[in-house]
Amino acid sequence: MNVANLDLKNLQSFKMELTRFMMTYKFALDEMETKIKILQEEFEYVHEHNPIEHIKCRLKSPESIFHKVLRKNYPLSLSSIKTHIKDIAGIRITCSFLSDIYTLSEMLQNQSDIRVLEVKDYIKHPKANGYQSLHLILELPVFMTDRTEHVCMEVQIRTIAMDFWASLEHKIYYKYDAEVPDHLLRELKDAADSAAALDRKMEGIHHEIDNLKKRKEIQDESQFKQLTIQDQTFELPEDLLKLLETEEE
Ligand code: 0O2
Repeated sequence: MNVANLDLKNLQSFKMELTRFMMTYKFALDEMETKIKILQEEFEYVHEHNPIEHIKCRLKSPESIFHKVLRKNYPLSLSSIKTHIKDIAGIRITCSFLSDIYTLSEMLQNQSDIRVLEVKDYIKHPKANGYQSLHLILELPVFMTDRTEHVCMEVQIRTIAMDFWASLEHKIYYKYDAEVPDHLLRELKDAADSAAALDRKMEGIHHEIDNLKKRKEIQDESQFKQLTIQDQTFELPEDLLKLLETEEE
């Protein structure tokens, strides 16, 4: 297309409108990334493990938005795009363990400025090809210079194993339009099942070690209340411990 043939004034104002439109999604991503980093930091302090391996933010390109609008037969206008295309802003959180996915999802869903529009749980209900992930469609306010925009975004939360499978599956299919032979579809599904089994195994080990850690902490604490002289152990009198508590305050 030759830009010289276009009405430059119209083009310029359209470009400005589109840029402001896309900026709201970029700001929503910035806000969400900050929210997630706050949760990550506090969670790590309280629970002594980091639930997030990595976070990836992406804005859908105007070209992909345009293709999606055409594919889905939506009207071609910015307000129609805002209403119908919920994944212009996307954030993918890769968690360490299965339980971290649901804990993080709950924490986000409970935030008072976030509105939950949709939850798609492809972990409890994997897609036929084996794809697993928890998808949240969330809306949050973005305070602009002259208005407040309520912006939608898609948050995908998955484990490392789910991410490994999805990334490679995407790579394998990328630009492959022909029909995939049945045996390959079955193998991909098998690979997804193995990834899910690995997740369950790691979750189990994580919980057992966590319990051992907690038990050890309790044991360590009880040692403070005991006095061992040679092979004899004496319990410290409760009243004395209470006295120490008040003295410290
Ligand atoms: P990209 O580049 O990741 O953004 P819709 O979003 O309305 O078209 P649907 O089916 O309601 O369709 O959305 P869904 O199921 O929530 O899935 C949307 C996104 O999830 C996809 O975005 C992928 O990122 C991911 N996804 C869903 N299914 C699969 C799958 O089978 N394999 C892989 N690798 N990823 C999947 P986009 O827009 O396709 O791409």
